[in-house]
Amino acid sequence: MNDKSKLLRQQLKSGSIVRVMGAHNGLGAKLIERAGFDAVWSSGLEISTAHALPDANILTMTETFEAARGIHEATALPVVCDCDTGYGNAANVKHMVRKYEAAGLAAAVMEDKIFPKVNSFIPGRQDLVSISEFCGKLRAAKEAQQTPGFMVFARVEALIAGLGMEEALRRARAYAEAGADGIVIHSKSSSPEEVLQFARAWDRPIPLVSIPTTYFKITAHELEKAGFRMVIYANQGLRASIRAMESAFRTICETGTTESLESQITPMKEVFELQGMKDMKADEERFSGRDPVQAVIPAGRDHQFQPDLKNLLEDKPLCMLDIQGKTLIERQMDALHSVGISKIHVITGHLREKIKADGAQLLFNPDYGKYQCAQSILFAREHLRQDTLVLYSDILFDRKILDRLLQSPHAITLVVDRSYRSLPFRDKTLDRVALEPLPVSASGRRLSLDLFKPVQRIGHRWEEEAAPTHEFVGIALFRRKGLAQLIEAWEDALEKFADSAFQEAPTAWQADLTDLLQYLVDRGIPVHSLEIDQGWSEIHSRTDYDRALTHFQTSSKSILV
Ligand code: SPV
Ligand code: MG
Repeated sequence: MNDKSKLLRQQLKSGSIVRVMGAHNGLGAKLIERAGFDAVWSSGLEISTAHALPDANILTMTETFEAARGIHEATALPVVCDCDTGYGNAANVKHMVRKYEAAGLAAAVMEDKIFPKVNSFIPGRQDLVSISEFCGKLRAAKEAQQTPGFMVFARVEALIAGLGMEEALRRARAYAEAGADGIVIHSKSSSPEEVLQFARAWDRPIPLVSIPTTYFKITAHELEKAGFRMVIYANQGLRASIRAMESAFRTICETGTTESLESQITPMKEVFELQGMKDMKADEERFSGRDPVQAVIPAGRDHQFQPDLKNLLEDKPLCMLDIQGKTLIERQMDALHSVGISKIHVITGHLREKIKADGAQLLFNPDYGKYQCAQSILFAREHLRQDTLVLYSDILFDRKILDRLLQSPHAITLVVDRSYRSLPFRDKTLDRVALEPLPVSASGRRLSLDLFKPVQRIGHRWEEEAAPTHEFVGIALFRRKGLAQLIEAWEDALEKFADSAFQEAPTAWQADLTDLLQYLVDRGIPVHSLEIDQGWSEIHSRTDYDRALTHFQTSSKSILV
């Protein structure tokens, strides 16, 4: 039995009515699943309309089947397929059932109209085949299926064709006798009375299905009480999207801009989510042949900020600052997820009970108040056994930076901003960097472009004559080798400088990451850089915070960071 037909059979046996929503592609199926429906209806009307063609067997069985398969592949829900009349006689039906069943679709619904059919709500020809002919097609369908689970529903069109209740019941009973697994009783009445009357008279054990397109006032609960086991909302998704698209298109055409729409339409970020971009990125990382990369976010420190920002941080650490509906750490984690980094350690300390970072592992550093960043990162040393991206908890950044950083082949790579040189202020607390100039060849030209220049010096304190050229932004990638070098340098520094000045820190214990990095450089261990030109911001003041709020004001901008 295929898994989806098994699931559908279980749903039909449960106490509640099975709620099925119509789709014509995988996207529709995804949205249906997210909304909480039990199953998807692969609708002939929707599929035809999506091709801008009449729902009248203009599309072939193969085209309709491919659409159903696309729907099925995009969702974990069972797919109930609109198979029109079975696309011909019993021989066509057998071929059809084999294809649908083999593809993993849960059920086929076949109607008793003459091929080629026309949509049930179109006046004019709605003629039915004879009961015996349709029973033959049902028997062919049941005989063709390879596993016992696949379901074949018979759709009774007698009420649509104006043949009356008696004929509808006669047909439904005959179809049940021929092996149908369920009966769809279709009606074009604006009142549910017809189908309710049918349900009252229904006296066979197989489930009844309603498609309340025209008698839309009835609720699923009322249908359930009347004895229906499944309700199919066949085309409302299509109709909602036509209305929404038409209105958006008109606005853009009339105004010449999309601006007024941006807050109403789905942000690109959500579009990527629906595509499954996150999983794809994670797969790329997993199967790249490289070590998977994890992240460490040191978020334990109680930053000494200016009072204008401090007021906002009385009851929460900086990483929990809300920026247009998402916390700083949520935005960082989104960025990490977008490049396939899903294993994230957050080192906590100050107000640790306030930190919420779903999916991350929180590590409490009890010494957070005594020491600085180096101790905080190395507190996670037990976990530093695979390539690790270290990310300061106080920054926002363009996620493209991560894409580029992950390309680095070097053991240690720091992201450095060259716009430092044109900064209007010279804050002494900035982590400043000087890069080694690349040697110029005798001819004055070199063909290779080295994206990752070596770091010559890093720190806060600079002699007057020395000129830092860049700023360390607080993002660093340590490959395994780089981590081993970092840990070794930390142990060495603690041994030698536990009680004496270490680089710019009073002791090794109080070292910043920059001190440790400079210690590595001093020992001849290469530390490389990825040069960027802006594209990030720390959040240290109210001005920084306001800038971030403005950036994320319109959701469309949030695709960037
Ligand atoms: C479909 O969705 O294609 C159907 C249901 O067959 S209805 O259009 O309501 O007849
Ligand atoms: Mg149909």
